[in-house]
Amino acid sequence: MGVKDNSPFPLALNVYLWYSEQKFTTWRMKVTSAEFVGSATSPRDFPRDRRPEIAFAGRSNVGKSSLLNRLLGRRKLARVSKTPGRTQTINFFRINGGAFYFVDLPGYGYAKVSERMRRSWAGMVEGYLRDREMLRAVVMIVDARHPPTPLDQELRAWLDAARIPHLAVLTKADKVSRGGRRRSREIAAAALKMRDPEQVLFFSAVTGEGERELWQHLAQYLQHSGTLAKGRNA
Ligand SMILES: Nc1nc2c(ncn2[C@@H]2O[C@H](COP(=O)(O)OP(=O)(O)O)[C@@H](O)[C@H]2O)c(=O)[nH]1
Ligand SMILES: [Mg+2]
Repeated sequence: MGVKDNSPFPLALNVYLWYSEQKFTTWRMKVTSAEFVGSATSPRDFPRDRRPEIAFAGRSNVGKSSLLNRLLGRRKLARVSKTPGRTQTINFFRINGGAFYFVDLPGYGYAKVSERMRRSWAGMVEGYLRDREMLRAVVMIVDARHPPTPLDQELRAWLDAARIPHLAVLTKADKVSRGGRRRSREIAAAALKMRDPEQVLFFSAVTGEGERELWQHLAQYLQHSGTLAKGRNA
């Protein structure tokens, strides 16, 4: 009810503490709920409640599941796999009671996949990216330790041509020295033809580095379509 007047600190100090909290703590979107709602291999199985979506793409084993778990503050929601290449479905996660969805696209570039499976992957994912009306942005995940692969480059060119908003995230950043960061970012930006190296973010599922910055970008993409804190029963 109104102003909290039982604080032991004078008003100015409270304002300062609030300010420093905003500024210095690891900020993350308040994720009140996150649930796996299903795997899809065709548009028939996609959610129909018309909520905005952010999709995550990257080669197998790049750290996509770990990134999702970190962002959502859930340790095992998206499975972290020791056997890459197995998930060949589009997985939907419903966040904050349906305020928005995270969409885990199947990892690409897994060597042991047959040509036929590769084509079916491309067909399914391209179909999703091309036709999904509620798609707001794609997060392209790349390994910070290695230059982007030809498939990463292909995806980036494709998203650019399709005018789908996207950004590149270099994950496993905890494995790159502070000194190696600049070079790693420049190499990725050049290979992906990102105009500005600042469009390339670092991330680590281990340390949480980059989490706040990535959420800020995602919030901007999602904001185009209304509130992020929709009630559970909506
Ligand atoms: N050091 C480090 N290892 C990571 C990070 N993210 C994922 N990994 C590891 O990379 C492997 C693949 O991760 P996973 O999330 O299953 O990748 P996915 O196949 O892209 O979903 C696992 O052994 C993870 O523990 C990270 O940020 N830092
Ligand atoms: Mg995975």
